[in-house]
Amino acid sequence: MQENYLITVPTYNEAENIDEFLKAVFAESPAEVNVLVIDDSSPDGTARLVKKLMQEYPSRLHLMERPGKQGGASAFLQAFSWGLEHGFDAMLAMDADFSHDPHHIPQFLEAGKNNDVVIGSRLIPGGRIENRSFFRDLLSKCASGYCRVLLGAKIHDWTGGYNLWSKKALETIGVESVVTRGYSFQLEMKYKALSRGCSIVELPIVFPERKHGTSKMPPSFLAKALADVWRIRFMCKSESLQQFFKFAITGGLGTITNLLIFFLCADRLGLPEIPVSIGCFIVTSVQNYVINHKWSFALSMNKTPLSVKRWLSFLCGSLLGLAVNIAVMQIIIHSFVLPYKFIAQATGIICGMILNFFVSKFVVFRKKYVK
Ligand SMILES: Nc1nc2c(ncn2[C@@H]2O[C@H](COP(=O)(O)OP(=O)(O)O)[C@@H](O)[C@H]2O)c(=O)[nH]1
Ligand SMILES: [Mg+2]
Repeated sequence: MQENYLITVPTYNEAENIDEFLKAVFAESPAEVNVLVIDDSSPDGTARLVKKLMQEYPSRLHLMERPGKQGGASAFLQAFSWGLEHGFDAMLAMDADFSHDPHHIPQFLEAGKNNDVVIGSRLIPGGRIENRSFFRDLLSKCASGYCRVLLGAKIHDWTGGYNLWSKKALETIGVESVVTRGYSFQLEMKYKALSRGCSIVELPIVFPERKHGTSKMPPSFLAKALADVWRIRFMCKSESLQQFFKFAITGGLGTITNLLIFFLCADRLGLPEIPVSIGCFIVTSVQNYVINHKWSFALSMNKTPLSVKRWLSFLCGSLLGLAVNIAVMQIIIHSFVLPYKFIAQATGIICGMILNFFVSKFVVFRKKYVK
């Protein structure tokens, strides 16, 4: 249950909008919601207007002033860090130009109670873009289609910026580790949240073009974002590869532990092999679970505590891996003439381990599991 919300609003030359916009935001928000404006010393005096309004909402409206124009993405990231430091449970990112309609705020807060990320979507039934030229509309639809093909079809609106991020999602993504800027930063945040197992829901929004003033995003930013899609994809894919290597090392350590205990109990103490072997399997499984939780899948586990329930599901995954291992080994032994049977066993181990890795990544250590 999330209660402590922060609405983050970056501004650069929004004097024509900011007063009316903030009043509309407060009118739509429950009393406990705070707002942080991040202004980059707008020459049109946006910050001055915000300061004036702070007298009307003394403990709820905050202003962060930065010395020069540093871009909207960097403003959002700094606002998220500020929100995490100040103990907020979730942050709703909004532009100040009324293209992010404050009427949707209650819907975002409601959806945020059960989800790590709520994406304001213009591209699902009920959502739409208003007053946008045919060309710009077509361009953003094509861009989203391209992102859906390359980053995943689960999210329809990849480029939109009206989104709610829970503390859990922001910690999973790692605000300080977001490297792209411009529109790409939306893609990177969403892709990281998605690939690290955050629960995501899309909320249909009506998106009118800005009320006053002009866009500060040149069209070249969109082109840059489309090129960045590859970089973002690769960044997260290499993460999976790293996870796989850590998972394999953990498995190797587990095997050493297994053999050591087996040697001590069966060879030195003379205990019967079958119960010793089962005991070794259970001890190794606990060791593997703890190392995978704290190391291989630390990114998606974040601060989630170790749990018996999760260990049991990990154990089931290991048994499934073992079954595949035996099946593959048997099939190979019965289908080919091999100089050594261990070749079949080695192939079986690899197949079992790959299956076990996917079960671990997408079931056992998936963040959603604890919800
Ligand atoms: N703090 C800060 N805010 C910015 C900057 N550039 C744009 N913004 C704000 O970010 C939001 C979105 O910018 P906008 O120009 O409307 O981009 P568009 O909606 O993609 O065309 C608006 O609230 C802008 O005032 C910047 O350099 N610094
Ligand atoms: Mg805008």
